[in-house]
Amino acid sequence: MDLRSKGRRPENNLPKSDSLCSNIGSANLKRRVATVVAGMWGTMRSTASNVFHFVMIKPSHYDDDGYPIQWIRSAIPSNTLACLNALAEDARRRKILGPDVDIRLHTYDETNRRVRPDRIIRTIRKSGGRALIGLVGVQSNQFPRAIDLARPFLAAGLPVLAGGFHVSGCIAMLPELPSDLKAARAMGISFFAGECEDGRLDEVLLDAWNGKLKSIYNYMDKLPALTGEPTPFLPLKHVRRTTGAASSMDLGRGCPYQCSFCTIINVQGRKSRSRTPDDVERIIRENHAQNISCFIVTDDNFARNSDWEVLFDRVIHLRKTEFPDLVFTIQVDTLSHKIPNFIEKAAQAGVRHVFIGLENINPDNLIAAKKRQNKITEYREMIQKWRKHGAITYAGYILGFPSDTKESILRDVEIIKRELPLDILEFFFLTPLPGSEDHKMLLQNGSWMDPDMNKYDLNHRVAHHLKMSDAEWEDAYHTAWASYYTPEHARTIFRRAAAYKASRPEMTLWTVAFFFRTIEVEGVQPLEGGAFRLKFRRDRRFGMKLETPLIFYPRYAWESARKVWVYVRMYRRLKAILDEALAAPDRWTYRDVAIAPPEKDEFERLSLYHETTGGEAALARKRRDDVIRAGGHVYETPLLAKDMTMATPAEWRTGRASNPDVR
Ligand code: B12
Ligand code: SF4
Repeated sequence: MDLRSKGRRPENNLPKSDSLCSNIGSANLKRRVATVVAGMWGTMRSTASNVFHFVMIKPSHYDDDGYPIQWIRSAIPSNTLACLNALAEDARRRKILGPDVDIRLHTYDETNRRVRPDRIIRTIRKSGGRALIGLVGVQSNQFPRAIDLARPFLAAGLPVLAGGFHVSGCIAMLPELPSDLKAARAMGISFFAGECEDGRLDEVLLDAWNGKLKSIYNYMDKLPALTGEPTPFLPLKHVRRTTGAASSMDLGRGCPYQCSFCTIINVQGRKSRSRTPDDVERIIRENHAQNISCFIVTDDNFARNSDWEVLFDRVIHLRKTEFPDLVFTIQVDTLSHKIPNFIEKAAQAGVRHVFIGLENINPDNLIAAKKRQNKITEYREMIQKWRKHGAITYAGYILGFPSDTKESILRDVEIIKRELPLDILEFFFLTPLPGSEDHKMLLQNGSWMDPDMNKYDLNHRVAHHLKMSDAEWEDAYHTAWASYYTPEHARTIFRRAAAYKASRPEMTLWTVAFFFRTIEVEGVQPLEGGAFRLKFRRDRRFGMKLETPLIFYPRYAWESARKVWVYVRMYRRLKAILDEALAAPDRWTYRDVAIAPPEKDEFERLSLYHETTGGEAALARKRRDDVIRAGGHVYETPLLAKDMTMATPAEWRTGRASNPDVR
């Protein structure tokens, strides 16, 4: 039975929101016009009550055995789901499909909730069979799982629409659809590229309701303003499925920088688009009403949100007057400490966790990745300042840049442990993510990239390296994790935390333990982690054989019991180390190189500047800049001249570097 044709409406002459709204300035006005038109249309039609289901599913991705990575409690809520849910709720309230249509919304975050297509299909059929299945925020690594989830819905004749970074990134950067998108399209899956604010979801819902879903909605060339848009929201029952019962919000989109591995600038643009202080207040109030006071701000770089200060000011006001318990996690760049008052206001606004895009400590690598804004000569001052303001610091670190070797990677990890006071270091394979300049270049050069998108989770190697063999690169990746997450280094992290009044050693313990456990016990990238792994025998990847219950269930039970045992042992050990650090007689006077205040001669002494590739050149640049700032003269040095001939990313990757030093 083709459910799409069931109860199909006659052709309508509704103007498509695209053409109607292009002449209307504000998103609110567009929505109101759409509401009035839909209302008039609805009254002209049948008065029988109708039901339309909008099912929003945020897919997970498969582990190496072919089971979706799922938890009883996932670590972080899906902000894309929160955004879609809020936009859909707004459309529902405005009765966008007409006054007699009951729009029912269903949200599933597969990382913390099993998706049962058979049950969803049954529910839809019971109430008339009209629906849209939305695969929400699908990343490249989640695309294969999204396709598998779509199969039963397509077989039941329900329309499926996929959105998110894989679709948007490919459409933004590639001259034609890649083979996986073509195959999905051939199956009957429609795509949504770009962002669906600005009344675009209304168009999609109306098309689906009328059985006229288009095969591609391409909004890549029009970035919507966020002002006046419904703000992200998930009901409490969903938020409760995350470990910290934290909610999410994106306060802005876009980043001005140009890192070659980044997809964000090619999808969400390089101009800062921001929500308003009233929006933040609304998000906080709505969530506080459900007893949620902990938030993850998903902006890739909140330090470059042009409205950061007014947004922080509003939160500070709310903390002082009504909600002293507000706590935030944000992502920033390595120059955030240079923005006057940024860190100070972040601390007052309740920022307690900060993700920093450190990426690498070898300036040559940073330049090759067009990440020139990252200056290793600023790293120490920046991290120390965040710590002094009470934030637990997390840094992303990418392995596999052109000048990396296994030895240099392991050397770098030791330098970081000794000289940078980070709490958490997260390692990633340099990955040509669809939507990034790197991916486009490799494709143009005909370089090998793994065709299995499921592996594009930054935890698998999906390309070759110029210097390291595949085995060496993989070994370097696993050894890097193993050498940072040792009991000895945990001791150092805890001693550093214990020495500062502003720190929260117990929270540091939980965070460090989470990373130890997820990598060592669960074997997944901590950003995909959660509490208690779920596995369902029948949800295995399409094409992989279903295991027999006699093998699957005993192994799952044994694995789960072993993990709990290993974790309890690991936690106790770490707790004992923390207790020692808290009880140490020299607790408050403890100092090591990393937390010692920056000294004048440290640029001469520290390995960070002398053992890294390009460290000396970075130092020379810093000295030159200092002289310029002090109003003096600068004389070009051979090091600076060499720096000018640095290879482009394409040259690095093809090995045809213009600078003989980098071949
Ligand atoms: C927050 C975040 C996370 C969080 C939470 C993820 C989650 N479960 O939601 C955490 C930290 C866990 C995370 C982890 C990872 N992430 Co992440 N993450 C983000 C981030 C910063 C924000 C996501 C967001 O909320 N965006 C705002 C929403 C509103 O935008 P959106 O998702 O594009 O959705 C809009 C449109 O696409 C469209 N749309 C989307 N879906 C649909 C569906 C329908 C039906 C319709 C009509 C429209 C539509 O409408 C939405 C509203 O406008 C993005 C970067 C970014 N700026 O988006 C990276 C990003 C999505 N992550 C990425 C990656 C690679 C990962 C990891 C694999 C690796 C890693 N270690 O970082 C893991 C995977 C874990 C997992 N299972 O999700 C990549 C994906 C690139 C790609 N080509 O796939 C991104 C783009 C960042 C990057 N490095 O380039 N991530
Ligand atoms: S700073 Fe972060 S968000 Fe901005 S371009 Fe670089 S990787 Fe992308």
